[in-house]
Amino acid sequence: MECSKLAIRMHRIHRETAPGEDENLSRDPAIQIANDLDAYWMPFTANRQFKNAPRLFVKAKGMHYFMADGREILDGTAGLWCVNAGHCRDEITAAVAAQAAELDYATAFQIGHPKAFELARRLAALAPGDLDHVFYVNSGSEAVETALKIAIAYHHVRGEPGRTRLIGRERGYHGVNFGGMSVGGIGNNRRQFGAGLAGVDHLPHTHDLEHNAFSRGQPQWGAHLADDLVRLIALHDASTIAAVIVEPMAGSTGVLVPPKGYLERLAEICHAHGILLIFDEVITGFGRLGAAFAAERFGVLPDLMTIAKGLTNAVIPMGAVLVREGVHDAFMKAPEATVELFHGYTYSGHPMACAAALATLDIYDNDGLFARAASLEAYWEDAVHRLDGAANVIDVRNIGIVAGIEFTSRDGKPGARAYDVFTKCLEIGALTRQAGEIIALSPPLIISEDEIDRLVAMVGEAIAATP
Ligand code: PXG
Repeated sequence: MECSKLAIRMHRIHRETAPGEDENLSRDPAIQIANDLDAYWMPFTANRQFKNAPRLFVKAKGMHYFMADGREILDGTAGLWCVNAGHCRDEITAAVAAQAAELDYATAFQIGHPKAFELARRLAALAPGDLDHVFYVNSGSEAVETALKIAIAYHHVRGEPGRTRLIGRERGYHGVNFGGMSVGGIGNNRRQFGAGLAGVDHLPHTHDLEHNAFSRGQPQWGAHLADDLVRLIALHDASTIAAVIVEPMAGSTGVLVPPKGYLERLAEICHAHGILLIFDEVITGFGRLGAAFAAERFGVLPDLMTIAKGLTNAVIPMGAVLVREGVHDAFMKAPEATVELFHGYTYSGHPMACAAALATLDIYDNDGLFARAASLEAYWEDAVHRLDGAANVIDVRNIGIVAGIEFTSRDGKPGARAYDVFTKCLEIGALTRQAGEIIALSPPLIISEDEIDRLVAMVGEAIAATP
């Protein structure tokens, strides 16, 4: 059976027989499968389905992954929207190795280390407007929790402690912790976990195939959906609302591009009512939309911005919240010896993450990767829209170096068709990401035109082979 062969292979690659261990026993396939696959409870994965037909990456370089059976896979998703500069970049590897040997760890509480300050300055310079202050965390989910807490605490230090309500959006994804889950709007990510935070409401999402199917770039239709915030303000009163959080382009739910004028309108309403606007740029940051951040691309400045993923090219986990001057300064008015924010993590600003991030920012700079993404966008758009007429495809949408391809569902089996396209792509040689009945594409920004053609051709072939 395929599963046991792969398990044995993996076992041989990764696990020498320990001294004194019974060799015959360790070669028993049943034991090896249990050892190698069972113990690991995989995230966001159908564990039993996976373990019956495992897929294992063992190596990566540039635009490619390599599977346990030696096959080369074109990375159509930059890992999970995060390896923006391509895999195993020597400059980052070297920076991380040098940092591990020099200063492996430093507490972030009451003591600092130079690279944390250097990186904060670099990020402040890269971010638009006066998003000049940086709070470090270890993931996108922690960035979201932190941003929500800063927003509520901001109103507290300003003397409006009643502003605690948080507004998210249907189909939004803001990580998996309690705050992010609560403001998030993907049913599957919420329904097993109880009521979530109190005092949360949601805007409507912006996806409507009747009006915006097969859009190229920002859809013309849908700016008016931001006006729903006015309804929520009338309902709850602005004096109870701390913040609105949205992904400028919703990624995980399957690529929802903001309609023209939508984000502008949302920002206008927030600012008119003293509500902080948080952009969750965990996916859209670091060149994905052809600019450093989506805020820059769309010309809309949020009060807080969450980042992660591409910050370190995903080599070391790291996230951050970027904070505007006025929000930060509100905390700095208490006596000097005051701890302004009772919040932080053991690994906030970890030296190895800082080293990885600094090396990553150098690559983005030296290789001009954000501008490269912008200049590739038209080619990318034309390429992905070759799939417009493919079987069962009801939408293709794109922006930056991102695309979503949506399918009709089989009767009573939502998501099954896209899952089959995903597995077929992998068989053919391309990594894609399935979200419900959608396939999302978001390759590393180093992708060539030829590789774009190959990626789209493989997805097209997989769609054609999927009933
Ligand atoms: N915010 C956004 C907008 C994200 O996309 C997170 C927060 C959470 O980040 P962490 O680092 O805690 O995972 C994300 C994460 C997918 C997929 O299939 C996307 C994410 C995570 C897992 C799967 O598109 N994005």
